[in-house]
Amino acid sequence: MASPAAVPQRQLFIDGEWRAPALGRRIPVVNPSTEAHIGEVPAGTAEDIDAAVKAARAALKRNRGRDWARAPGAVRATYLRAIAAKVTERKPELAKLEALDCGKPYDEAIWDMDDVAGCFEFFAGLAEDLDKKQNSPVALPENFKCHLRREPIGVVGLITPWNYPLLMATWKVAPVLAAGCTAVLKPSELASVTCLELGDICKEVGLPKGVLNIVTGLGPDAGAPLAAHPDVDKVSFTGSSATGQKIMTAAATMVKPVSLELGGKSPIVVFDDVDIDKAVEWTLFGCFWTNGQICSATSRLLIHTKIAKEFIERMVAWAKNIKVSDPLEEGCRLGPVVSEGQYEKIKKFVANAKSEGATILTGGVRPKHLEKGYYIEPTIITDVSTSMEIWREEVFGPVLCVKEFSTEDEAIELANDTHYGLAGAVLSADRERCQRVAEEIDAGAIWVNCSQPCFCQAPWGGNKRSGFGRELGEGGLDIYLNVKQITEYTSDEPW
Ligand code: TXE
Repeated sequence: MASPAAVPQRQLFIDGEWRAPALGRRIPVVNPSTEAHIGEVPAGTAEDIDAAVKAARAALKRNRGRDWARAPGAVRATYLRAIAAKVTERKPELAKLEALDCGKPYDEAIWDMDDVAGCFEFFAGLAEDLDKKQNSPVALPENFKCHLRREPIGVVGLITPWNYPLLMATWKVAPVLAAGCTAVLKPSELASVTCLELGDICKEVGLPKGVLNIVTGLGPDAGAPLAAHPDVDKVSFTGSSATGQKIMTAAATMVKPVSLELGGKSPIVVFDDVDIDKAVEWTLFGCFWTNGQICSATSRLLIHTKIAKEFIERMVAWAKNIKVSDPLEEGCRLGPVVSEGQYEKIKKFVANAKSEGATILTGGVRPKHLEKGYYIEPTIITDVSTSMEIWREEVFGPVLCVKEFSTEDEAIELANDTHYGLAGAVLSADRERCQRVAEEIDAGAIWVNCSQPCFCQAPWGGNKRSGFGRELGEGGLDIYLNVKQITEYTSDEPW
């Protein structure tokens, strides 16, 4: 490495200690806004995963105290709250690392860190509530007494993506720890830096060793052995549908439960009674936030034909004014996409759309003022047909495609014309209509008169090929718990 690393140089976090990867390999960390090599993260492999799973298993149920699974939820909550406090204390530093590692605008990375801390706090509360729910009685016929125990599912494998590196890891780590499970986290090789810092925070707050282990590495080398490990009791994954299928296949051979949060191609339906400026702002935010790399991006705009011309004109003008810059520059609204691979993939999507007959109204190219970095201008595409790739496939970049509709029924049909079902949005002054459309769209989350706000208090997950299982919300804990009934025969008489 030519210059000193701009990101902390860490090892794998296993059994509460920093350990060099078994094969001694490392993965370069590339700053997507400069293309510069700014550090390295360890490249873990099957041997490291095995060590991490062993540490997680040992931490789950120790014989001599310090037992994570059997500790009261209130005790686990103190660790979660301590982690939340450290994240808040280190917020500017963590947000800067996130911006350097994945290209996210600094201001957005700050929001992420607030959400990380909030999520640990929220699940700390649920860990305390869990104590109150233990031993809840079930009414049975005479001579029988029954009560329920909610027990941690065991060792959980967590495989996470790069678009919200620390936040997506937190959506899994916080409920897993609150439930009394232990975990091995495998972050994305494209952005692992802040997840390793979470290891440092766990050390600082004295989280018992082995409760959370972090093994960075490539998907096939570290993710696949984690998903297939016979001593992992559950796998929770967020990422592409293709990798989700592989994980489900590996888990199926051992009848291991999985939660999958996969991609999306979500619609935003805009009716003709909206305030156009406000609707334009939500539409662009809903697609271009996080540089367009959001699983729930509302990347298919359905616009009522009556206002389409004016709406599109204002939207294009607005998109041209979005500040595209280094994510650390003040006022940045769109940074680079995460990697050269994603950059090339997005450009190919745009080129294919053009060759299939669509019109690129704006964007699709690197901004002229930026010579380096994986930047793509905000892109708006019209003349799209429902058979085109750009309409059907997840781009995962700042690319919005537009279609017009004339009736509510037509809008609903177009909105549901996808094999994904993660999210959707409807914008209209008529709240009853919004409610009707929200009920008809087949997706796990619908926004009314907004797009993207997401809160850890409400459940999150998709329908159809966007996956299954719901993270967050009160039920976000249940996906890491097994319910056990304990039934007693209380009579001395034979049954
Ligand atoms: O995803 P992968 P990639 C979509 C988005 C994007 C595309 C590709 O469309 O363009 O996926 O991104 C690990 N066994 N989303 O290639 O491969 C990998 O190391 C076990 C949507 O980054 O799914 C990483 O930790 N694990 C999405 C994680 O899977 C494996 C967010 C996600 O990477 C593995 C990210 C294997 N065989 C991408 N191969 C969303 N839903 O938010 C890879 N991994």
